Amino acid sequence: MVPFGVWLLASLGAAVRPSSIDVSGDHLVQRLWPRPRHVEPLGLGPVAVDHERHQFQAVGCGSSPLAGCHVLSSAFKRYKVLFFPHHADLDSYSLLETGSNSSHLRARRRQLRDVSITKVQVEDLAAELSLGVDESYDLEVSEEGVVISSETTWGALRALESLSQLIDFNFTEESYFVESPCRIQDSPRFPHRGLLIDTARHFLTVPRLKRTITAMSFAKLNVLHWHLTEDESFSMPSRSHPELAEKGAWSATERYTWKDVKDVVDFAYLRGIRVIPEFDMPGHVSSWSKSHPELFDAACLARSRRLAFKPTQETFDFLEGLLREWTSGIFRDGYLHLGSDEVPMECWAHLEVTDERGRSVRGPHRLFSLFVGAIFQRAKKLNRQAIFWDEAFSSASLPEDAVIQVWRDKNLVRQVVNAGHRAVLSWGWYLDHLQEGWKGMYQNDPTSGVPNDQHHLVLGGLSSKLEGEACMWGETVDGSDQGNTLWPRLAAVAERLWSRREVTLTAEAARPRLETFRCLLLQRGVEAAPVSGTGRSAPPG
Ligand code: CP6
Repeated sequence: MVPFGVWLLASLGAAVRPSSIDVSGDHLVQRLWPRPRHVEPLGLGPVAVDHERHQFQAVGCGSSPLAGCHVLSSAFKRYKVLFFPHHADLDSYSLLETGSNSSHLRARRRQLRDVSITKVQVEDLAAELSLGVDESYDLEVSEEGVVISSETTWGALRALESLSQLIDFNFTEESYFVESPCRIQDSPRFPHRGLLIDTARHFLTVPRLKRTITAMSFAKLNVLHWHLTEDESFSMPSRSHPELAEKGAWSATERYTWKDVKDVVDFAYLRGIRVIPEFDMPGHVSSWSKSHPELFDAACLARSRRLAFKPTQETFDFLEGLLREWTSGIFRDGYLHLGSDEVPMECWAHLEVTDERGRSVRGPHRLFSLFVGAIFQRAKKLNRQAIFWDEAFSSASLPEDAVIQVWRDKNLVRQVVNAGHRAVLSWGWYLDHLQEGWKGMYQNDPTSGVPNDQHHLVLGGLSSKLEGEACMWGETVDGSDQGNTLWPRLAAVAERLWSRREVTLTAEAARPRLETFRCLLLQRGVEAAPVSGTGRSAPPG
């Protein structure tokens, strides 16, 4: 009898290079960032992917296409270029469609031999992009073609990204291939994997924002936290109050139009990225005073360098009107970030206001509590959940469904979660701090502030209550150096938030893969600093 191994080699013929057989899947994992939950090789490779005949197919996207079909067909156009980067000028594909019965697909496949097909089978094409939407996927690469199955469109996008990272190029034959047939089963560890961008300290253009969003999708990040308003500038448009940006922007051109902001949100949506706008308040609002001094206490305006809104019903009514305009017209996500960091309490030292029940309130801490509680309720009226910086947790009492973003002290994660809130970890992930390296960021685990024996105490498990966001504050970084300040360190955070803790034990083990991912970013036109050069010392001055 012929030994099994010899039979296998003989039957697969010349394609087999016995010395490179790797049944662990390490050769595939090497190419993937962030690391998937499960990778299993299904035999020996390579598998050719024919760029001239390759077609995408979205099952169920026929005559009455659901919301997800538009997202998928737009993704197919992008991923065609990412699959076949050396043939970016290929004619556009037609998007093949079959019903649930795929017999005519099989017939077509038989008829056109070696047409390579990427078939995308989404269970629920109507599932909206929102916190906690199912992003899991199953990806199978074989001689028959590629099959992606996922619960939602958003999972299919993550699968297309993984597939694009698996496809390799043979320069001698000018052909594309995947190293071996395989099956990948993957899902994210945390449901909110974000990046904060600050367009108020330095204005960032729409093309710049789009480049950043595109690069985020390569790392499977799914939230853009857009810090839009600040002491320094106000660039957000309002139809009811155009004077805010007219007076508050850095200059006549460093402002967004209504269409600009919509464009960014739609662009992100097509890549499975939610946009959560932050309108920082009641501090960090000096730029609002140029057009609306009535929102401030006169003594605060006269004496204080940094301003805070006066927590009166008139102020809340004004803010609710603006938030209504912005949420109904542009920002469709269920969450709004309403700041509450670094409030200059001295502004309120001598202030006394009347709350909604007609009671007199004074004292900075009571006034802060009043502000945060009132703006939380106003957001609720607009059908939005609010996220606040951790000062709101420490100094005010908030309902459990307020989300707290932790930045001052990692120990707050435990306290916030114990009090029943969701926590977004940002402590340890300040990308504008140039001296901080990728390894520290990689090892900053959101659960490490909570002792192991307490994880089960959190309803639904600890990971379901935790989220993470890297922060790119803009005081010292602008559009000119944003790329190489974000990358590759943001990738380290992205893997921490996507991959199981068990598969990402040490930064050293991750390094070669991070090097590979950085090369991928460069190939795709994303400025990314050398891996060994991050955690570089701060520039002089
Ligand atoms: N801007 C605003 C910032 C910071 C915060 N709010 C900040 C300052 C120092 C560190 C991290 C963040 N630049 N509006 C605090 C959330 Cl270390």
